[in-house]
Amino acid sequence: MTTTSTLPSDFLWGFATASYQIEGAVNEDGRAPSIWDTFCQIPGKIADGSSGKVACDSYHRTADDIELLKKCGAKAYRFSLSWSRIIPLGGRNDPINQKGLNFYLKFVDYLHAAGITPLITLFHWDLPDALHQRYGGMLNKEEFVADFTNYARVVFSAFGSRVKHWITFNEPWCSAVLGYNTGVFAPGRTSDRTKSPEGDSSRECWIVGHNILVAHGAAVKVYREEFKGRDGGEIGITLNGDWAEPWDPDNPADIEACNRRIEFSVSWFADPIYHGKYPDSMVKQLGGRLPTWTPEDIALVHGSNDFYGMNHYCANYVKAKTTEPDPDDFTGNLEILTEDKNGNSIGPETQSAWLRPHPVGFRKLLKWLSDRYDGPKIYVTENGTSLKGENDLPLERLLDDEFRAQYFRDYIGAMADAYTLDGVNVRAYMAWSLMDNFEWADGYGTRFGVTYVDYKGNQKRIPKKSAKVIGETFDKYIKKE
Ligand code: PNW
Repeated sequence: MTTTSTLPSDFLWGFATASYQIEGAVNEDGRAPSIWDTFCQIPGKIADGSSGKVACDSYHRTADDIELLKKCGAKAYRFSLSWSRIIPLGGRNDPINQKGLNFYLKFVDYLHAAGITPLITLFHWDLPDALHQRYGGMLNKEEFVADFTNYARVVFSAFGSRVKHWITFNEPWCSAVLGYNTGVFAPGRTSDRTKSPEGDSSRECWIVGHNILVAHGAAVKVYREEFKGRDGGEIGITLNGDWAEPWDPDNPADIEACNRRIEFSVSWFADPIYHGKYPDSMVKQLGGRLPTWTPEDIALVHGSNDFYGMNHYCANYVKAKTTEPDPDDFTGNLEILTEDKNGNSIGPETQSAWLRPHPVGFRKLLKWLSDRYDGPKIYVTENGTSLKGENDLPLERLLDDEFRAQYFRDYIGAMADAYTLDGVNVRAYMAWSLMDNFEWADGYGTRFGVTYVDYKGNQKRIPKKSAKVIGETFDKYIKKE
């Protein structure tokens, strides 16, 4: 199948990273702490007790990272800005840190000089800690929206036409659910009192999700009204979503639950943006705990994507629950499983408990999105895998990451099928990640890079096999003009 499929000649591909996962230099040149700096200090929150204090040291290794991108043949690079480097205390009346801004401005110049297109994410989870302390961060709609909009304006105005692709938020589902329901990500709020003294899992995640949507919409309005005409760029949000297959394909309840699972993760955000309302399944289950839209807020959100940013990693089996939904449930009242009714696994195990590769699910989700949202332009902003036991391998074997290479061949092939055979308007693809980095609560033991980073050896970068395979794979699919 995949051999006949192609991708268009202007298809943009490259690699992705995020500020807190790679930069290090957390106290340098005026940067102030983010909620992740604070969260990492709490014993027990990060698997190996680590933090992003040094990470890949990218703040000091611009030249290395550009060299690496060139070596991998990247046409594009998606990275995120650390808000607390640019406005250390975060707020609209707080000072701007020119040194922090200059670091990114220079970086973008180097990318252009290397012929690499920058895609910038404004927010990849590292909220300035001062805003969390000051007013509860993303729980406070008025303050958060005003401060995010100010930050976005500062950034748009500084970069001007040098950046044409803007992503407001990365994976709001993770910020809301993992940060305010399960509490496994910063700021770690949850109803589980063994994990956090504060938090209400049944309510806060829905409030945070809502506030992120409004902040996204407000920033898009600023871009469109004040910058787009002059700078000619485009802007959207990046949502995470995995594919779902029924645990029992003969049970209509499981089939329905698959759709609900995607609605609770993807449509929670995408329906307000494309359809101007929350999905019925969520309204039905959550009732008054799901915030309602004021006319002003939904006017900001509805129609606010120039492109759909899609992060995608895997698939799961889904089994409908037959009991009343728990107030803390965020899934749509169902079980998310790795094996079906007959004990078949959805895909091979990786180092990440939640990730089992299932490439055909990528094609199916692309089609699902395209159908539900009327064929939006899709940019895949992340796709990749960890590899079971990779961290324990001797270097020579670690560099020969055939499992990851095959993952990329299969997933890129599935995407080419979606484009060619299903008519999905997918136009860009960024592999996660350019290099091994700080994998949040999993610390450094879980590697996602196509490049090995030697954390004990001066953060030296050595490309793995998969780094080369991605370029070869795109070369095969992309039509020559
Ligand atoms: C994404 N889950 O996160 C992020 O955007 C990256 O920063 C991260 O490194 C990458 O995927 C790999 O994990 C996710 O638990 C983290 O389902 C966790 C989940 C999904 C996405």
